Formats: sequence, C-alpha cells, structure tokens
Amino acid sequence: MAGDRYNHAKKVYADLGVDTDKALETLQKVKISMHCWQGDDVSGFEGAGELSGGIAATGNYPGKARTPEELMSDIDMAFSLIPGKHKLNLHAIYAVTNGEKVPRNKLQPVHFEKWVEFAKERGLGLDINPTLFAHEYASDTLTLSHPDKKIRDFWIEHCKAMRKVGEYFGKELGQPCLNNIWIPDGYKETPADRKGPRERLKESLDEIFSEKYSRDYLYDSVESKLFGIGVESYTVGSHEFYLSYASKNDVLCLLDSGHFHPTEVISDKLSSLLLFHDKIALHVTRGVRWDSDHVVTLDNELIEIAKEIVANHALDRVLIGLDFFDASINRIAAWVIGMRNMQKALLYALLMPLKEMKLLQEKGDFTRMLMMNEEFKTMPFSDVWDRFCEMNNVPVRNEWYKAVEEYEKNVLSKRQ
Ligand code: RNT
Ligand code: ZN
Repeated sequence: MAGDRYNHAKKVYADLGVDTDKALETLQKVKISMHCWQGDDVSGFEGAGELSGGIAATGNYPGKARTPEELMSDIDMAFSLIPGKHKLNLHAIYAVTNGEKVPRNKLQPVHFEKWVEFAKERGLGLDINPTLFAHEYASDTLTLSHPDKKIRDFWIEHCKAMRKVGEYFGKELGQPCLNNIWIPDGYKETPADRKGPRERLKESLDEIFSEKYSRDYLYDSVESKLFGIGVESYTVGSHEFYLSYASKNDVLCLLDSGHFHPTEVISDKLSSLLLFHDKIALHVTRGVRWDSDHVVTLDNELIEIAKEIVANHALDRVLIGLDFFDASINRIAAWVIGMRNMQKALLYALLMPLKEMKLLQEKGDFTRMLMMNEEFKTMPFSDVWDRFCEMNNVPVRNEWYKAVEEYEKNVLSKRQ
C-alpha cells in the first residue's frame, strides 16, 4: 500500500519533470549537525554553573540528561527515529573529564575521547563549539572583547584549545569538524564606544586563527547575533562585523536564523553569501519574539532556506546545524521534530521543479510561477517523505512518538 502511494507520487512528480528517486538519493547524503545541548538545556558537565550570556532555556520538563551516559543514551534514542546518518554538535562544556576539574583553557582532545568513541561506533561526524558563557570570566557578558587582557587571553586560549579538539575529531572520524565561535559580548545600555570592543574582538580572533589547520579536518566559523537578554543595546559580534571578518579571513560566516530582526530572514542572504564564500554554516532555529531558540517547525522560512540551498546546488557548501533548546517539552521529541522537519524541508525543495520555475521568472510569467508554487503545496509530498522513512527503517509519520513515550516511561521518568 505504501509502495502504491509512492509510485503514484512518483508519477505526479515525473509529470513535472522531477525524479523522486533521485531526490531521495540526494537527501540520503545530507548530514545535519544535531546539537547535543537540547538534551540538557545547555547545562554541560562542569557542574554547578548557571546558563548566562543572554540565552535561556525555559521550562521544567522532567528527565533531562545529567551525565554523559544519560545524554548519550538520549541522543541514541533520538537518532533511532531520525532517517539517515548525521553529525553531532558538541560544546566545550560537554567534555568528559571523569570528575576532574579542567579549566576551559586547558581542555585537550583526551577530554573528548568518549565522544569520539561514541561517534565512531555509530558512524557519526562531530562538530565543536568553544563555550564562552556560563563561567566566572564571562559574568559581565564580555569575553574576547573584554577590556582586561587577562580575561581576553583566557578565552583566546580556550578557543585555541577547542580548535585542536576539532582537528582531532576530523582526523579520528575522517570528516571535517566545524568549530563555531559564538560570544555573548555586548552591553545593556548604549555604549560610549562601539569601536573599541570590536577592535579587541578582531585582535582576539586574529590570534585564535593564527594557527593554520588543514581543511581536511577543521573548518572555523563565526556566529553573529542581534541582541541577547541583558545585552539589548549593543552586540560586539554583529552581522556586519562577522560578515566582514569572514570575507577577509579564511573562516566561515555562520548565520543563525534566530539572530536577526523579526521580519529579516536568512533565506534571502544565502544566495549573496554563496557568491562570495566557498562555504557557509547555519544554525537553523526558530525565533519567537525575544527568544531565538524555539524548536524548528516546518514553516515557510524553513522551506525557503531549504529551497535556496537546493536551488543554488549548495548542499555541499552549506553546513547545516540546528540550534534550539526547549526545556518545556520532552527533549528527545524536540530533537526528532527539529531534525525531521529540516529533512522534510530539504525534500520538499528537492521535489520542486526549480529549473522550470526559474525559466518562468526569466520569461516574466509570474502568474504561472505563483500558480506552480501554490499548487505544489498540496502535491503528494508526504508519500515521498514516508518512503524516505521506510528506506531508513525509522517509523513513519507520528508513529515515532510511541517510542519516545515508552522511553519517557521507562527511562526519563526515573531520573529524579
Ligand atoms: C546563542 C547562539 C549560540 C548558542 C549555542 C549554545 O544565541 O545561538 O549558537 O545557542 O552555542
Ligand atoms: Zn546559534
């Protein structure tokens, strides 16, 4: 029956000149970097410390992971419900130090051996982020741009240490690791000097990136932001700052879809960046009012992002990662919903007759273009998506939620 539905859909799309088998084959190769921090509300394993830096995970849903073992088990659960092979995105605070207190500027590859083992056993790739928040040296929301050189140096050393860890991931796993730098630096009030902190940030970054690594193992990216809670008036690492920095230096610009003005969208930025940058990186998330980190839903902007990547033949040039943290719902479900939605959006785009629609635009036939765009929305996309899930031996449609309910009953609810 499912096969019949797929064969019917295949015909419908073939009439538009689209090959569904080919779309599935392409989607199969796309790796999405799943952020580990949805599993524990960005707590990490350093103990004590509260989240800071203008980001917040709100909610109190029971069952959050408290140890590396619990987090790994939850990640396994999530990946068992997500079609395909992907990457796992780690933060420095997820180092596994077996009770030893290791200062962040002294972290080494050995502290991430457990994760490499985990990734190897499952055929996953790994990405990394230095953690420049939730720390006494970040308590005044200044890190790499801090006026105090001692504090800047600490964070420079930390970022350098994590690049080494990233290289190690790349070498061990045989696929490049993305090391992404995001800093919370900014001011609550209008600053008297906007340039000074940016000058210091620029110098810090130059120092961090002074060591060269092979692109076979490591890519670096810098992530901009508009504002954070408590730092509403000024953000040192703004979009213009990092876009310029990335253009002049051998690093990638990372766009977080929740880090722009509410009506500003990153889908419109991709084609411009792709003209000038070899590769770009994304944090796909959903901004809602002040929050930049709601679970990714299958909304118009997600589809538009996917369309831009596909239409520009840039699936190997755009490094897709997710970034949200919702503590008010089942955390594993949050991962699965976000990951599956990203894949659905990509499949939706892969099934569009984009070449033909581009021709309509060039001919100025906007009526037909609009008609196609709208009729496409009710084509049997879901039958192709179900096929993808079946091919990958993961539950179709809402069926996956049963496994999450079971896991919640048997595992999560026992974590007190
Ligand atoms: C914060 C940035 C950043 C973080 C993660 C935890 O606004 O989006 O990417 O969410 O590094
Ligand atoms: Zn982000």
